[in-house]
Order: sequence, then structure tokens, then C-alpha cells
Amino acid sequence: SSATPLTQPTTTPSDRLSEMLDSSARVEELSSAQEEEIQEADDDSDYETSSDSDDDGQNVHGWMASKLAPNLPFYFASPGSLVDDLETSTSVAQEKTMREVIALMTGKDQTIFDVNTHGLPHLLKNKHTAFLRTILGKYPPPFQVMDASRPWLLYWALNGLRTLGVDVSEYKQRCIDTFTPLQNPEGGFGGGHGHISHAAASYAATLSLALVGGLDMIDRRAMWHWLGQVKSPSGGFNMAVNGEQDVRGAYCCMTIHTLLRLPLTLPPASPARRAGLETFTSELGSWISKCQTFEGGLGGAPDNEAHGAYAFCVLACLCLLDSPSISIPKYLDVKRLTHWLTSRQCAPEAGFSGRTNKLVDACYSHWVGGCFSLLESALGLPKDTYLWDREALVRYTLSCSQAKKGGLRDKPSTRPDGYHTNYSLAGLSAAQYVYQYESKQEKERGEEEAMSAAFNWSYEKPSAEQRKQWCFDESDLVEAVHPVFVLPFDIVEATRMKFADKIGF
Ligand code: FPP
Ligand code: K
Ligand code: ZN
Repeated sequence: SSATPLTQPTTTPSDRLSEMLDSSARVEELSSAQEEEIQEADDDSDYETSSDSDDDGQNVHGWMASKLAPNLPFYFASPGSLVDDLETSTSVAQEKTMREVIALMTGKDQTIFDVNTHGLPHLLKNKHTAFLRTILGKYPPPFQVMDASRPWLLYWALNGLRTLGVDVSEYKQRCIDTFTPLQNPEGGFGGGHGHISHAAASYAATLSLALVGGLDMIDRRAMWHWLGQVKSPSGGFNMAVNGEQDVRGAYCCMTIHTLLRLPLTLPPASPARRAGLETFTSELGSWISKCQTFEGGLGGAPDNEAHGAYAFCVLACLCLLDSPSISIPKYLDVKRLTHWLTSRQCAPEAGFSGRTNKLVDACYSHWVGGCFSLLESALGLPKDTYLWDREALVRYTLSCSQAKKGGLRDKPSTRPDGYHTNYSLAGLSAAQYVYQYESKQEKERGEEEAMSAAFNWSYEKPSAEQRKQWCFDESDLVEAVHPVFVLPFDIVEATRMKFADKIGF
């Protein structure tokens, strides 16, 4: 079906709009025979697009279009008018994706007919739950490539399940058993059996253990020593001893440090300490500053291309150091960052791209979408003022990212996986809830108090008015995901309480 010629639309955006506004009919009006026919035709088409031609007005899908998207703004229903005539492999992929997204958004190729009061597919909670439970099951041989990602598989599945409101306590013992051989005596966790400790593996293991209430198995003193080994004299963090240095390291290590309430001073054997730095945060902000690029976005390391995944790592890491209104403007050019970050939300796709001239992808619903509450808080925007389009992200998630059989996916024509399922749901949470930073007295406090800044976030349940504005029903609501720790709020609170009296060991 990807060989289908890309034809120009035969209707203009305003035709399409009036067509859609005309129709207030709902899907329930389909006769059950019609519905069965459509279901059958699409049963195996999860990962393919329909091969129906664009202008086939008689086609049942074309007829469905106006029923499924009664209030779709026109800019999500047709290609934009600016076309670059330079053809590259990326521009071809972009064109194909855009067509597929429009066909799902307008309802033309939609195969999920269980729709909410706004005409969008419901969040298929039961199917996504079943999908995530399979992630915690056994793997066939081709999955050996994921051997170094054992902690990630657990984190994506457990966090995704909790975000869907599912109790995961039944996985506690299996989770502890999985991580026992991954924890190294010198501190931290490797990604697989016999692997050296790694910042990303240690981050995913710590979050997974927090999710099941299994944090007691972590040797906190050893973790502190290991974190001291990866703190660099540059101020940044390496991913492993002698490993690469990038901002994932800074975010992962500082998240572990904060959640486990480890001492701020560097252990005596730390190379950074030997080079004259005193604490885990010494020179960190100024190292992070060097990651902002000419575009205004953030690269993984100084001189790297700006990318959404690293933007989240930077902003969340700064929010671990202090309140956003202090640490973000202190180390970043906020105006240029705002320009780059807001440029990531695409039309007509409605979701986010990770970098300039690249394609929409549902994992950026979190990596980019998750940045906005942090940046908006830094800017002190008035209530109900946002830098991004929440309705658009809800539309992309519900209409384009859900696989009919369960799981969420990068984009149409891709398969769902645990990573995209978790981060789509986290992004959906960011779109559904307004997260507030409640600044406590910020004057006259020491560095230790600044280090608890990330625990000062709160949220409110979205109002009926907000649900209406952002196109979801109460049954499509996920749990609130903490904007810095990317864990459910209650897990963050339980972890804070657990170590409240144990700063140190
Ligand atoms: C490019 O992939 C993506 C990257 C260079 C960054 C990937 C990093 C993360 C997703 C997360 C890091 C964060 C932590 C906490 C470990 P691509 O070229 O396939 O995608 P693109 O076209 O969207 O850029
Ligand atoms: K991608
Ligand atoms: Zn992705």
C-alpha cells in the first residue's frame, strides 16, 4: 500500500471543514451489519494503511470520515500548503506518514470504532493492559537483542500499567528476583547478567523497584559510591565507568540520587572529587548549559544536534537541582528554547517530532510533551495559558498511536512496543493534567533543600470543561505521571516518605 501514488486532495481544507461540521451523526448509528463488515475488512490491517484511493467517495471509509471526526480542526485534516520540492528519503517518509495520519484523524482509515463523545477512539485501556502484561512475560529468541535492556522492559511495562490504573504489586517478587543478579557489588545495576553498571539500567531498575515497593533491595551506600565513579570532573556524568558522557547520564544519575536521598557530597574516591569538585551538583548546571545548540534546542552533549529526548533530560535534570523558575533561566536561553520546543509540534500530524525536519513519533509525546509543564513553570505563565496544543496530542494519541489489538505505537504503519506504549501514555497524562510547581520559601535555604525541589509538584483532576476542550472522556483519563520522575505521583510520594529520615544512610 505504500506504493499508492500520492495524489493531491480533491477537496480544499474549508470543504473538508464544512463537511465535517455538517455531520453530528454518531457512529452508533451504523447498522450492526455495516459495522461487522468494516471490522472484518480491517481485522488484520493494524499495521497497514488502507489501499483505497483518496477520492473514493462511495467507499464506506470515506462515508465514515465525517461521522468519526465531527469537530476536527481543518489544520489536522489536510496537508499544509508549503511544499519543499527537494526530495529525500525523509521527505518521502514524511509525505507517507502525513497521509496516513490524515486518513486516521479524519476517520477515513480508522479501524477503532469504539469512540468517545468527541468522535475520537476511546483509550483502549483493557487492550493496552493486556499488551503490557505480555511485556512482562517470556520472550522468543529474536529478543536477545534486548538482553542489555532488562530494566527498561520492566520499567516501561510497570509504569505503563500503573499509568493505566492497574495495581502492579503482584510483580514485586519477580521484579526483585530479576534485579538481584543485575546489581553489582561496587554499586548500581547492569542491563543484563554479568554487565557492568550503567546509568540508564540503574535508573530503570530504581524506578521499577519504586513502582513495586521493592527499593529495599538496593544497596544505597554502594549506589552512592558508584554514582561518584561516573560523576565527571567536567561537571557532567558518564553513562558507565569509562563510558560516554551525555545528558542522559546527568538526568538518570541525579534522579537516582534524589529518589534514594543519597548524600550530596561526592565520595572521596570519586574522580570528580579528586579533580576538586565537592558535590554531585558541582559544575553540573554549567556543563548542561553547553548542551544548548544554535537552534535553541538541547543536544545530548556539547556540540551535538538538538533532540527532544535530550531536551527532557536537561529540563528534568535542572528541575532536580532547584525550582524551575530558578534553575531553568539560570542555565538556558529560555526564549530560544521556547522557539525550538514549540516548533516540535507538527500539523497536520498533531504529535511531536524529535528534531528539525524529522517525523512525528509518539515517544516524543513524553520527551517533548513532558517538557512543557517544566518550561511553562519556569516562565511563570498565567493560569490556563499553555505553550502547546493539548487537544492535538490527545487526537494523535487516540486516533493514530493506538494499535487496535493493544499497545501504542510510534506512528501508523509501525508496531506497538513497550517503550512507545509507556511514553505515549506519559505524554497523554501530560496533555490531560495541569502540573503545578508550588514554590515553597525559596529565599534563605541551603543546597540540600533546593535538592528536594522536584518533590514540590502537584496536579488537579481535569475538569469537565478541560476534558471537553481537550477531547477526552472521563474513561479516557490516565493516572497523573510526575513531570520530573516519570512515575505515578503516589509512587513518588511513597518513595519520598520512605527515605525522608534517611538522608545519608
Ligand atoms: C534519534 O533516533 C534519537 C536519539 C538520538 C535519542 C534517543 C534517546 C532517548 C529516546 C531517550 C534518552 C533518555 C533517557 C532517560 C535514557 P532516530 O533518528 O531513530 O529518531 P528521530 O528521527 O525521531 O530523531
Ligand atoms: K524516531
Ligand atoms: Zn519513538
